[in-house]
Amino acid sequence: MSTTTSDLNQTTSAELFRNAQQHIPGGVNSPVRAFRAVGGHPVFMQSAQGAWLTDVDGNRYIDFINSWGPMIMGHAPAVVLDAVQAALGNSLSFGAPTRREVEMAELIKKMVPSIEKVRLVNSGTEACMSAIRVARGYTGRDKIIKFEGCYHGHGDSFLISAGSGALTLGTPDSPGVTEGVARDTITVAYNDLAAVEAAIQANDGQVAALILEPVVGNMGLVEPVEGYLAGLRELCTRHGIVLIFDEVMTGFRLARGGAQELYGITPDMTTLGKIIGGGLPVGAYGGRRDIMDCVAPAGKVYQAGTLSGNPIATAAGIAQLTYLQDHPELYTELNRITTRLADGTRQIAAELGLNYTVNQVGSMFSVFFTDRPVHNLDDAKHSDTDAFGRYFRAMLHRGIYLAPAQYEALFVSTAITDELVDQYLQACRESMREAHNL
Ligand code: KE4
Repeated sequence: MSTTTSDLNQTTSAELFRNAQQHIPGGVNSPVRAFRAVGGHPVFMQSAQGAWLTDVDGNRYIDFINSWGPMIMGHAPAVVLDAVQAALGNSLSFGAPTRREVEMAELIKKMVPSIEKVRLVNSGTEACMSAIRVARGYTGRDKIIKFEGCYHGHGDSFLISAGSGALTLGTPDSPGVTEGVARDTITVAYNDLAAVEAAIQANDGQVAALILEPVVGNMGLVEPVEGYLAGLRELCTRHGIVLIFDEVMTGFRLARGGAQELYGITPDMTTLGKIIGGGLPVGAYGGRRDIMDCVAPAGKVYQAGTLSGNPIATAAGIAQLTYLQDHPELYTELNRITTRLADGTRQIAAELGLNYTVNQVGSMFSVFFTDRPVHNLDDAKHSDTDAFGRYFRAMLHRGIYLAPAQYEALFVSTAITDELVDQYLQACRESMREAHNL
């Protein structure tokens, strides 16, 4: 069912959004949901099943966000719902250790062998904040290196844009983040090993950790150039810097063991989220035993959480992770379907003379509205975000739910069939034409 713009303004979503803005900052509980980058108002969802979302007006959409990654098996997979239903009867939370938390830790270690000890938290942000605190406690050093275009949640240390020069310290990216915090975050361009080496030299002996998305989803999909991850691993080893792979997006998605399995690089620490909770709030950080044994109460680095290891969330997470662990063949099919989506999008853009860049790794992809290759944030920023907004809205009206921002990745689920790929490609062709008046 497609709706015109005027219809949209009379929809329940429009009414709900007007009301929501009276009570919730920007009307949403996470900024990207507000559609600010693509225009129009957000669509309020009512339900979801498999590949399909249904909004409060009964419009249906094929979902290519899947809750920003968690729903890798599509919405409401029986194996997860059954596990949650079974757990509900035993109450919702204890604030005491449970058997399931041990099972979850053992399963995570089995799937991600670089993790020798792991702590569960409630979000990817919490995982990343905690990981850098532990790295600072372990090394006794203050500074961290992060990369332009990589996002690690809303912790103060991460909301830092690059300083004026590659070697200068960061500046706050958000009000409320202090200069003091910014002083300890160095931000350099992604995919530039020399820039990292220079930053380390300029801050010799002061860098506790280097944190990155091993495959970036948060500037749109950008993959590491040949040798980049290995180069970072060598630099961190040489300088005693804790290498942290933020696999909140890529973990359990790009392979059962995430990007570190796909590229064969072993980080010192890993942060996880999204898929790990099966749709419920779970994050995790873990890594080398000698580092993780610094975490209270084993060590002195404090981190805590009322609902960490929650019995319902771990039931959902264990069910989803166990299914992924037991069905490695689903990654082959997921990658085949995603390759059809990415290659088809690239071909349509080329046929229309747009030659847009489509980056794909595994079951993540992005179309950048630029014809230049995209290897870092500067490249990505050459995209025509207005045209992207017109394309997004055209796809939405055709029942295709994409990420409402150019600088985001799409996440494919096992519920996307060849038939749904064909529907996506048909809508893509029409929407590319509409967005460019072709
Ligand atoms: P959460 O705190 O949102 O669970 O995780 C933060 C985070 C950490 N690391 C990476 C690589 C991430 O992608 C994220 C969160 N991703 C965004 C999508 N760009 C979540 C969507 C949102 O912010 O609403």
